[in-house]
Amino acid sequence: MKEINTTLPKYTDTVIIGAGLGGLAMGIGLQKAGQTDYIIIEKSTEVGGTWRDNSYPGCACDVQSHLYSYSFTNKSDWTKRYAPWNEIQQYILDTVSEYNVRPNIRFGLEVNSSVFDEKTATWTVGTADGQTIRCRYFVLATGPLHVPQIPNIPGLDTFKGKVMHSAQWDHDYDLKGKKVASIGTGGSAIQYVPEIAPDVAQLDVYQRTAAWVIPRDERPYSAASKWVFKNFPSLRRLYRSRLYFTNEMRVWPIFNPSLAKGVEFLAKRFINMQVKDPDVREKLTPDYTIGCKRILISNKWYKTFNRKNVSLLTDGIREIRENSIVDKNGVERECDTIILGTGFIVDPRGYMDKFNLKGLPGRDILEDWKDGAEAYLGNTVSGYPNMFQLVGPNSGLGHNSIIFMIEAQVHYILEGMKEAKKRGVDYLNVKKTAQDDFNREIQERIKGSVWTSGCSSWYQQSDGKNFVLWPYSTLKFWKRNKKVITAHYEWVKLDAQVKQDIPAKKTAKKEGAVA
Ligand code: N01
Repeated sequence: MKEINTTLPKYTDTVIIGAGLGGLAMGIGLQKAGQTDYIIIEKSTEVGGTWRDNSYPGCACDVQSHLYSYSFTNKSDWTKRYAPWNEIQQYILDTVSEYNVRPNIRFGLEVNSSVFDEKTATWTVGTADGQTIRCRYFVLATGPLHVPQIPNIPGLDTFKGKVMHSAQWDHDYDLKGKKVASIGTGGSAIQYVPEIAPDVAQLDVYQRTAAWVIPRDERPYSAASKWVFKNFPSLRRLYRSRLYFTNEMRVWPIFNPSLAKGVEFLAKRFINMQVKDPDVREKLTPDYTIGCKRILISNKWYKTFNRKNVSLLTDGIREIRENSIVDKNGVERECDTIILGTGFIVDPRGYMDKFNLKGLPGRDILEDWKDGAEAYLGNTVSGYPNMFQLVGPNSGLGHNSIIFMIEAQVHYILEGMKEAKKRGVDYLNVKKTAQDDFNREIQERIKGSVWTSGCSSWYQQSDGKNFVLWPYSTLKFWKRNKKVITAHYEWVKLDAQVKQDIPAKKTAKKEGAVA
């Protein structure tokens, strides 16, 4: 078994939570800026986040791999346009080795508290096993799609067969010949359903809301293409830029629902061409404007419903019994396996509900976010000095590579740290007025977009407010993250006497690092 380091040093300059694509980008960014004194705390025993957890059959990224990768790496040999999960995970592992990040990671530790001490301007981060580490900067890089949402369906806990969530796939469990019920028709289900359908005896797909699914421009890269990408890096970069701008064009229909109608027309033709049975076709056709929920891509999803052993069930689930599911019309269907493609708890008030996060005196994140999670540029939260977030509120995306956003945020965070150093201050704290103005602007912009056209999606909290998405082009996000507007922050210098309380710095690598 691979040796992992689970011991935290007493102090480090920056603590990052999460060793997924975000946390690793932050660590590498710090290293590149000459700051090696950081620790990444990871709850699992390996890096990778989403791409470590999601390994279900057919799991692949729906953003092209030459774009869904860090700008500072130069992988030229992606096998296909949309790499499968294991190729992405290998890429992450290779990047970790290339930048030698592993010595700075502590594995198997779940962070359950982080409390700011105003007197010393330090955070004390605590883990479930009782360890603590103090730090100056604290970066939340947990990502919003990591805690599986288990649906609250009566009787689920009484089911005698196998139950698994798409993000917790049991590869030792053989689906061959099984009667399977799959719940949910989001990004994960549309990938695994077509893959398992040929193996199982019967597949009942329970759909609550139909998803818009458009064709996937899938193809493998030839040896010649890989050779060109390897030997002419500027052509690879040009190709990456082309992918970026092609995806970016998808932002227009978001703010022009009339344009979305044109895309919808083509998507309906796709359904009509792929699905033979007119009843099934109708059930698979969404009744909301395309783009309101995330648009999915697959060449296999619709065709799967032409199979004799696959049924699309849209009457809703009343209850689950020991060996069956009963729909809302009272029809009972036997099954021995239930797969939950029911998504994740995306609202940080849900996935951070046991996280004790306290900022300046009297500030508690769950209290501050009681009406909804808000931040400034998705990066900083007023009252939580020297705390940063990656893919925080309203910095998520549905149309382009999230790694682009992450890299913009990492740059911003490093700029903030640089500015604090230049000013000789101990902490920066975004002003509440700047945060409020920002959120007003964002919510105003979201009005009239396709996201508010009448569907319900995981982009929204229960009262309908969209707390997930960045409502402009990603280029605009990049521009706004280029420089810290210093007037939007308080820059606070501590009394020198108190500062002496800060422990002497020790570099992460010296503290029990695993080579
Ligand atoms: O989850 P989802 P996902 N009873 O939330 C249904 C990313 N991703 O894991 O629409 C019955 O999208 C729910 O129904 P409804 C991507 O960003 C990326 O599939 O709420 N049904 C829905 O159909 C994606 O958006 C890649 O009515 C219930 C489904 O379950 C995100 O991950 C690949 C239910 C959940 O869909 C999440 O995708 C895969 C209930 N009680 C995923 N509760 C890439 O390639 C929920 N549902 C990058």
